[in-house]
Amino acid sequence: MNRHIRWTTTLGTALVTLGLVSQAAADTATLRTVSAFTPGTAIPHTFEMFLEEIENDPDAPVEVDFIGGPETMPPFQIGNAVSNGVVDMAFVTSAFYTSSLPAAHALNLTRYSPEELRETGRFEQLQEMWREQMNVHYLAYTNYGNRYHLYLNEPIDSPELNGLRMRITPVYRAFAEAMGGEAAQTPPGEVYTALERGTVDGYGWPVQGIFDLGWQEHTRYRVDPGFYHVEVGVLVNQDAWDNLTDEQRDYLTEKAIWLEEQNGLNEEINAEEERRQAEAGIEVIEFEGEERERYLEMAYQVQWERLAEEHAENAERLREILDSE
Ligand code: 173
Repeated sequence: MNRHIRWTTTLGTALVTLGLVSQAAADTATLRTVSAFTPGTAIPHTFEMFLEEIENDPDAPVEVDFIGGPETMPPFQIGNAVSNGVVDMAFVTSAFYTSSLPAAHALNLTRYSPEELRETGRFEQLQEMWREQMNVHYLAYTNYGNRYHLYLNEPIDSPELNGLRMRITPVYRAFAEAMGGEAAQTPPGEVYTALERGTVDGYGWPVQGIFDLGWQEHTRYRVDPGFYHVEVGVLVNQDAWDNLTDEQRDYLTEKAIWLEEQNGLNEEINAEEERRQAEAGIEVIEFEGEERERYLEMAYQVQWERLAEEHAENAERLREILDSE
């Protein structure tokens, strides 16, 4: 049994003794959980609703022990921690664990919504791959419908970043480099300082969340359109998952589907974030018409190519799952 799951017998025993209930209360599993994103910010917004749902459910057969966000564990190490069972559950984006599962961030390039992935059996294929290669159960796909953008402090009038240094993660590296930019990888927690010191001229980030860490203070432009789909997953250590009862697994899966339904909120949230950015004086550099089409095509094409270079086998397998008819 995973040593981090504590099987706790609830108040039930006492109630049975008192004759208030006729059967022993079921054991509850506690899942020690970390998040790669700062609690209370935009990106983990629906995940925190999911945690609250479970916490407020008096009949929940599982408990979540939320340890904290990136202050408790560096975001690029969280994949490893959930693989190894150092934690039982993690809220983390695939771009942060490519060393555990190469090309995992192909998830951003999906042609299908999480709902469609589930309906067509593709979700199970992803789960199989994540289990085989990373020893985790891929429980839920959040942030679908949120989009990535480039933000700049220098104006551009075409999709070229020549001479510009961009803060990136594996999500944006291929695209930024294809446009002639120089790429510098940092976790989110280092973006503010990089902008303040001027060590980068821009950064990649979703449309949601730039106010959370104060980046609007050092952001002049957002480039439109947004590209890809943001993906942040809920991963459960496979041994922890296997040690749950059927009832506990079904419960979490049901809540995961509920969590994915909350992706429907993104359209409205995106519009509100765009409004706030405009209000904060962030100007939009927008590619339109054919240039827009070329920009988006290039985003997908260069990323699929990069993934194939990095790990041909995984890239091919993921392309079949996420991008085939
Ligand atoms: O920019 C990032 O740090 C990144 O890759 C990401 C991924 C998902 C949500 C937010 C940011």
